[in-house]
Amino acid sequence: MSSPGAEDQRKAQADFYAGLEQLYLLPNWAREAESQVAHGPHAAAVPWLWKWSEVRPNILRTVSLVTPEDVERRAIGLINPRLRELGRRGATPTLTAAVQLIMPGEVAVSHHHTPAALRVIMEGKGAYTAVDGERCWMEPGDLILTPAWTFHDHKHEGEGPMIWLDGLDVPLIRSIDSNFFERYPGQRQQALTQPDGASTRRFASAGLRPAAFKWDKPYSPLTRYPWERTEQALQAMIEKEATPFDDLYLEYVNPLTGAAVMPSMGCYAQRLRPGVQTRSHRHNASAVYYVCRGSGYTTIEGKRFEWCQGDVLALPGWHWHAHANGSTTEDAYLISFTDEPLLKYLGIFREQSGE
Ligand code: GTQ
Ligand code: FE2
Repeated sequence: MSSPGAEDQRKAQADFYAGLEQLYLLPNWAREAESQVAHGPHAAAVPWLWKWSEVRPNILRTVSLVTPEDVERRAIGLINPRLRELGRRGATPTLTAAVQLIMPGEVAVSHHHTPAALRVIMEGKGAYTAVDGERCWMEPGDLILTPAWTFHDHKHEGEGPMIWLDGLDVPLIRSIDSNFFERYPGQRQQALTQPDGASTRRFASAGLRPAAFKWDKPYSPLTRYPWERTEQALQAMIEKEATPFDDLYLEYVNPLTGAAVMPSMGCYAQRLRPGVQTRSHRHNASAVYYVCRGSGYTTIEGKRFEWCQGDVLALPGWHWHAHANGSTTEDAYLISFTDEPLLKYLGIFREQSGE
């Protein structure tokens, strides 16, 4: 039993809080901190694996249900279960992942928005994404950037379904209330002002830049990173220089500065050699991995996520993780995107290595 004095004290506090609430005031100590409620400070999202064997039939099913005309983009979001519980969306607290499909002859109309986006091509050929006046033809494993506020449209001129993974910083941009969107004026597709694949041609070789090329934007001037080049670069890497946590690990960068491809999102490609098991580490950046080729597993906080080609894995920040190639004969290739550049810009990126 509490003393009458304690009871009076509690009543006085409750009256005080009720009075403050009328004035839109809240004592900090009386706030139920989100992080203290249920899950701890780094658990707004859970690790999650979306299997290609489950996603693919469902994205194909959308062909008979909606057109890009109806819905702007025929894309299905990969929603983190914990974020959904909290009434939010996204694959991680800052990153959206979605699988998008266009069919032969279809156009996804030109628009731009403040969220930055990237595409990793999953399946098909003969379609392109136009970005900033340049057509980028899409082939499996390519990375294509559509940085914040660049006009982009998609068109399929080939055969069969064309499917890719979209990565966007939508949850971040929403959280700062800066989501702006506009259609391209007057036409469904933007004007093509550059030769096909112009940016890929400009930066055909690492270490060589067109001497007179001027660029003052905050994102990479290279729009399409073809898989062929990425794979060659991963193959050419010096095995002794493998990293402990990611094995043979390349960052996609701005070829002029070496900086991350966009201010809010960075991208990596990695080759896990046959039988490799990496050491464990954790960082506060969150990431989304796409399994480009091969099979293996990623252990996150002691739980094993078995992946194979086409699967997508969400890694929340500050979760211990290590990768393993399950094959003793074939390489495994992962492409990932992360909010690491944002955290580095804020000066709060941190990482820890395991035993
Ligand atoms: O292809 O332009 O998954 O604007 C979400 C928003 C894709 C796109 C998404 C978009 C796009
Ligand atoms: Fe878009």
